[in-house]
Amino acid sequence: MPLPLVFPTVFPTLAALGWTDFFQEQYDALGDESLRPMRVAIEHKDRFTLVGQSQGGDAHLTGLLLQNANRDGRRPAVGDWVAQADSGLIVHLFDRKSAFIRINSRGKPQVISSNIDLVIVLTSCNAEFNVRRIERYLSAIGQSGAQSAVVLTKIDLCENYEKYRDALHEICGDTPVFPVATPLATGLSELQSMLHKGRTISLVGSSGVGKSTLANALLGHELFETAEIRESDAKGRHTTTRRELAVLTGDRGIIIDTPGMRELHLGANKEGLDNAFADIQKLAASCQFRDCHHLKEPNCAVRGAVEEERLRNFHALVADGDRAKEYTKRAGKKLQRGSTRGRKR
Ligand SMILES: Nc1nc2c(ncn2[C@@H]2O[C@H](COP(=O)(O)OP(=O)(O)OP(=O)(O)O)[C@@H](O)[C@H]2O)c(=O)[nH]1
Ligand SMILES: [Mg+2]
Ligand SMILES: [Zn+2]
Repeated sequence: MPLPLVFPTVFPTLAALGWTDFFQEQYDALGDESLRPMRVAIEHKDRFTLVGQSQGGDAHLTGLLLQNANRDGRRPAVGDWVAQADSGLIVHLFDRKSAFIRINSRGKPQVISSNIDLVIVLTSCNAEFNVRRIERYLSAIGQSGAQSAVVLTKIDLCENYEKYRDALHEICGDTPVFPVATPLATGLSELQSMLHKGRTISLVGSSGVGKSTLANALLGHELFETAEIRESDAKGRHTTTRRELAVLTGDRGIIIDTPGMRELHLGANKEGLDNAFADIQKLAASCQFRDCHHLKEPNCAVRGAVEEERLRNFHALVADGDRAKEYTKRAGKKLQRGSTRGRKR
């Protein structure tokens, strides 16, 4: 239904939604100007909520795309660019430039957010805090093709938040760390400076760390539901139940809120490990053996120089990666590529 003219609605430009030459070239190759490029804001069971230059709304996949999705998981995810036909159907899924992928509880790769530029992992100054978990997140982000940042929330509830911040600095390498107290707007201006036109930011982390609270603060209104955590153990209530993309006003980019993750499984690859363990990578240059695993080899420059727990986590992620290698090679890559076929209606 067309909107009444008394309520003029300004739709963002494609560039403000994150559209780049990478997607334009794919669009041109389709050779059909009647197709509308749209971005997936919400993924429902049977349909997708789209945003774009024109009125969005919900759309279904063509039979062929549905077949692809069922056969090998090439299904649009939040953040994906798709082409919508005049019929309203989604007829094409564009290749991804990046994707944050985790292995779900059934052992299958699942795209948490697609075409992201920055993934921010949130953690709180309370019982939730665990540097080993952050290392796992940083490995996953390193594999996604996006940049990483860490936000330390709830510094207002903590006597000595510097202790948490310093522990993060020790493991974060070049990844920036932003301490915040979101309800007081403390630290938010530093985060605002990370936002810009067309840039897509995804928020990830455990339930209750304040992802939706931060998303709302950046948006400037309460779009996402939030809820208090359990006092006894600082556990969140899994308030957010779906991944959702929202466009920030004033050409400040795009934000994707996600549900709290219980566990993060991933097949760590080299990019991921380099992102999370740059110190180990650097030290390894001085190991006697070029292919040193930093386990029992003589003259290892890493063992002894890197904290034991950190090195153990590194080894666990390497083992995880070896196990999942075949899987990510086939499924992960395919997920990252999205679909380039099937624009028949
Ligand atoms: N004092 C304080 N409270 C915060 C801060 N950030 C978030 N909270 C509170 O923490 C609780 C949980 O916040 P949510 O934003 O719902 O957490 P979430 O990460 O989205 O959780 P899920 O949706 O379950 O994954 C809410 O009561 C927030 O008000 C902060 O920096 N300081
Ligand atoms: Mg939430
Ligand atoms: Zn070594």
